[in-house]
Amino acid sequence: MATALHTLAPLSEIARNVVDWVEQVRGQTQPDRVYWCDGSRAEFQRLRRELVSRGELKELNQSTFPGCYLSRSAPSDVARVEHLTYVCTRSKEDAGPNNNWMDPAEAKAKLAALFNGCMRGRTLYVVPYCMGPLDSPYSRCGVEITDSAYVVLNMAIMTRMGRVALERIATDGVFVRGLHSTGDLNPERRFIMHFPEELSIQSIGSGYGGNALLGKKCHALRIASWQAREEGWLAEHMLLVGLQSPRGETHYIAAAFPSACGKTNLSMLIPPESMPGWKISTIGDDIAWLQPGVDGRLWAINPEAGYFGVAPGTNAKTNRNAYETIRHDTIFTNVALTADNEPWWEGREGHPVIDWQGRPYDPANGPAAHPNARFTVAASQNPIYAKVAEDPRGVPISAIIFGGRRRSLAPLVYEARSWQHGVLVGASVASETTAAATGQVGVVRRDPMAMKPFCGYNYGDYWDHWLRVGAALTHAPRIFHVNWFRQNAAGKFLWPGFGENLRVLAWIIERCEGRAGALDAPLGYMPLPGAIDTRGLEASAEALAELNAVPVAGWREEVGQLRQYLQGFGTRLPPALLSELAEVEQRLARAS
Ligand code: OXD
Ligand code: MN
Repeated sequence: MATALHTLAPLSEIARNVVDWVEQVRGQTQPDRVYWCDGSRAEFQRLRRELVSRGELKELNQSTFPGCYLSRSAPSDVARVEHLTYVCTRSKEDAGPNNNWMDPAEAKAKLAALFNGCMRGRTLYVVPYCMGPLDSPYSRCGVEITDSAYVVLNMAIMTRMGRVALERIATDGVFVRGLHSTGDLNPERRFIMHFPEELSIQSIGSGYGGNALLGKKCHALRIASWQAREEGWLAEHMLLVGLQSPRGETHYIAAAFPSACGKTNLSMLIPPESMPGWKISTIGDDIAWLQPGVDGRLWAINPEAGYFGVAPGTNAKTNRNAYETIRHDTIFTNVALTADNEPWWEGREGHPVIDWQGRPYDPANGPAAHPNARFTVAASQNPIYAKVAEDPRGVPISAIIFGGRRRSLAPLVYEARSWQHGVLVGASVASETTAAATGQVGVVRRDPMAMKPFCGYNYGDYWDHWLRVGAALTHAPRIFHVNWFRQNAAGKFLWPGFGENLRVLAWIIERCEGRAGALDAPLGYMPLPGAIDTRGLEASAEALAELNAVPVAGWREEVGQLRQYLQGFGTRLPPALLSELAEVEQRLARAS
């Protein structure tokens, strides 16, 4: 018999529709208990203790990493599973060739067979959450039902969770319904299904972040992108960073990069010593919701309250802010351990003795930490967390940056000629795949706007929506493309990246302020020679020239491939993108 551990009466008064849905799911999944999360600190600590006592969470060295714990997932459940992720719209065309599609009735029948009775012997947790500041008109709420206490702890860090969210739901009336169960963790019985037309998600068979923390990719990107189109805004896979120049002006930049391409690092950037006077603050590291404001500018909020970041590679040199952020009160997932019971990953000082699967470390078994090992931590722990991240109005955006991981072709930076051209620039993003999703790593694939795994509807309609949003802005952000990952023939990175990226951001800001000229080049506007400050940078003049090179033959081929890709969206493709592409092609032809 299910029992509610909290008194349901006051809750039912404020959110009857949530209670009804919970009852329906309880009937289907047959849990032993139902627990309504209130989001309190005491609840968090109690659940954490329970997980430790069941051996599902391991306490780390509490003198050096106070409040830090380790979770080890099933070895076959370590990343997002794009091949098992579906968008189930009534019409297949609405999901588009960019998504796996299943008819909603068929999907629900498949899911019902898996969810029926799946919580027997378990607790059903009701997790009301708000994406974005509780008092922001741009925020949206959801309720995740899950049988995983690990998910509850992560949602408590990543969202505004508990009674406060339920109160907002009672006012909003609308909420996204996310049903999650770890099921039997068998990849054969794993599905992450989205029903954007009814604002619902069903996920079974995985406990991994992007598949199981439904507020993040499933809600804040796939479902929200659909909601955003209906309501006239944008839900994007973008970091948000504030940059105050030595002149004292602050600009907010939104930047889209595919998973594990350095969004967290860029959002927490530390200026190089040769650039004193710059102040950086983080608004968000992964997701931005962008709304046209009444002033004709684009305003953004970070819907999340925490970071679910990639641990490997994080150290005091690459990202000191992240490193300090995760020194306490952090949940680590799939990292290795040192002899002192500290978390360890490739790129951190010290030595691993136990690998991410709990085995004595043996290099023959591969990396000690899983390449997609993660940390979950509250954004408020970041030493440079921006106060404005809590501002219900959000921040006004000066520039949007797109980028991918490209070892060749894409130059360090170029600027789109207009918003419309910028939409093409975003649509042209391609990147080498990373360990954030299962599958081959290092293969270049098209990842428009870094949203390939996250756009909840047909890309053709999505680009059309982008064009409409831009047309409604009187002060649209400028749009740029960057590539930090270009290599020379010997495979050496040409650009140092990390804090040095500020040199490029400084040029971007000068462009936004109308203070920097540019070269009118085939791809767009490029920095004039010497415009990017390279003082104190250990990079040869040849390396810098190679970084900015636009090999015309290679680009003509790239443009041909891009046209073919875009045409795959048929009648849903906005013709404006093809005319922008034709323009780039003509410019390349003239340049050759
Ligand atoms: C993430 C991802 O976890 O993009 O942010 O995979
Ligand atoms: Mn991401």
